[in-house]
Amino acid sequence: MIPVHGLENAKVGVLGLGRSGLSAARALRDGGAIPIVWDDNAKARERAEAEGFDARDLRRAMDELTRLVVSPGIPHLYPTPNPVIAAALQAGVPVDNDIGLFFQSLGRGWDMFDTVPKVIAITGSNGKSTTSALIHHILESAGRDSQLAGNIGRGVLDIDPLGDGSVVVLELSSYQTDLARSLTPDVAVFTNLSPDHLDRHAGHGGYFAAKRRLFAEGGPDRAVVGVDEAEGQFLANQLAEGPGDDRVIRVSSGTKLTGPGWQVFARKGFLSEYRKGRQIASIDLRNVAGLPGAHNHQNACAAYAACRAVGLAPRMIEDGLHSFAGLPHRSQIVGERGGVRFVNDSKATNVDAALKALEAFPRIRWVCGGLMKEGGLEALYPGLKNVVKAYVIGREAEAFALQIPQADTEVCTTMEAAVARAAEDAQEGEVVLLAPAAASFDQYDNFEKRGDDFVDQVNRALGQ
Ligand code: UMA
Repeated sequence: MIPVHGLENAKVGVLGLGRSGLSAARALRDGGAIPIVWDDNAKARERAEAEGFDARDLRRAMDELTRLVVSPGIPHLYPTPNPVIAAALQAGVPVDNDIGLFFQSLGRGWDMFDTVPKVIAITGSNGKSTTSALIHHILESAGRDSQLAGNIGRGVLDIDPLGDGSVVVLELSSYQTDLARSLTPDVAVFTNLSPDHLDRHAGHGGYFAAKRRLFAEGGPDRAVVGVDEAEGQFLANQLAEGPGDDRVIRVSSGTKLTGPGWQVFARKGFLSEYRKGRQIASIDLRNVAGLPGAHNHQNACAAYAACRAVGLAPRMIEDGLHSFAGLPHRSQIVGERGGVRFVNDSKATNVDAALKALEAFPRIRWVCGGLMKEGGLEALYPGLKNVVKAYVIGREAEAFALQIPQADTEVCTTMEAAVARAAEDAQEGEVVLLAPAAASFDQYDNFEKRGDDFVDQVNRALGQ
């Protein structure tokens, strides 16, 4: 645990007692603050009370509070602020989150270290979990002391105390970057941007502004910025003094970048690093099994650049890329029979992520559908050229199928039927791919449960 500093003896409200909230409450107490906690769910409150926390309605405690710490899943502004947060805004109580508390608490006891710890923070729409896990894996395989936390599933204040020369790799969502009052990573990474969570940010501009805070608020020593969209180009442009400013490492999947600054790009399956107009390194990504497709090559470039920014040599990074097994539910190969591969990309919950998955394989039996997000499926159309047939799941499977009229579709509704039919039809060289392009909540608790069901059904179809 990282004890929270700077709030000793202060009463701090903690709203939401899930992974981030409960670890924040513990870390606040450990650092000498007095947490007052609340969760709209009675069971969550009971769990906190069992640990001795004072649970009460925070709206009535507002005049006691020095700060209010809220969980990322709780709306703080759009579409409407949660009533407790609205009360804090009205009373002028500063609203923060566990990420802000973490950065505020860094640096205590570091005068004993030979090499101070570093924080690498990763944000973006797609690929940030893979990029974060990949950076962590490369660092560990190079013998560096690394911890992985944040949106990837572990509350940041829950990590172990930092050691000499250690690195914290932090995946940050837009919910988290929007609210943290302190955001000071050493290296910040922006993978890419495509529309998501628009209701929570009042549109695409608000979503970009939330992510941009990671770069604008603290001013990292190095910024690794994906420049394949206008927003990334704009961000890199704003952060750099000019094209030769190597505090910004520009990253691309598909475009050759050889300017006077620092660049990493992937083209035709090869990763290249250029600095001051000269090539520094090249890595063949085509046989890196855990990172298939152009979108994963973009993740590889971002991770490579972040690891270079903390001083790793290209050869160490290459070794780490090769030994990376991939993350569950993201381009995860879960079975193979007769030259047919079964790939679980349940994390492709939006159209952009699903398009990237469709572009990674040439002949696809596509398991798709679920709770559709705003904006329709039109952006997926370029990927349909690789789809042999779509097997549509979800409560609104028929409506989903109608939105992809160019594809040969079969309305299956359940995962069981979709996988069984796709496995039956698949020919050698094809891929049965779950990349839903939709949220899972119409049939599952979350995308992980949907992916697990896919794996179960694949095992059943393969007789395992
Ligand atoms: N709650 C209320 N009132 C509300 C809403 C929720 O009291 O109006 C309570 C719930 O009853 C629950 C708690 O708040 O007890 C849940 O808080 P939370 O939804 O923020 O969940 P945590 O368990 O704290 O997990 C959060 C992140 N969740 C979200 O951003 C929604 C996790 O990211 C993250 O891994 C974790 O902190 C540790 O840092 C998950 C996620 O879905 C993976 N992220 C989104 C994404 O990737 O798209 C952004």
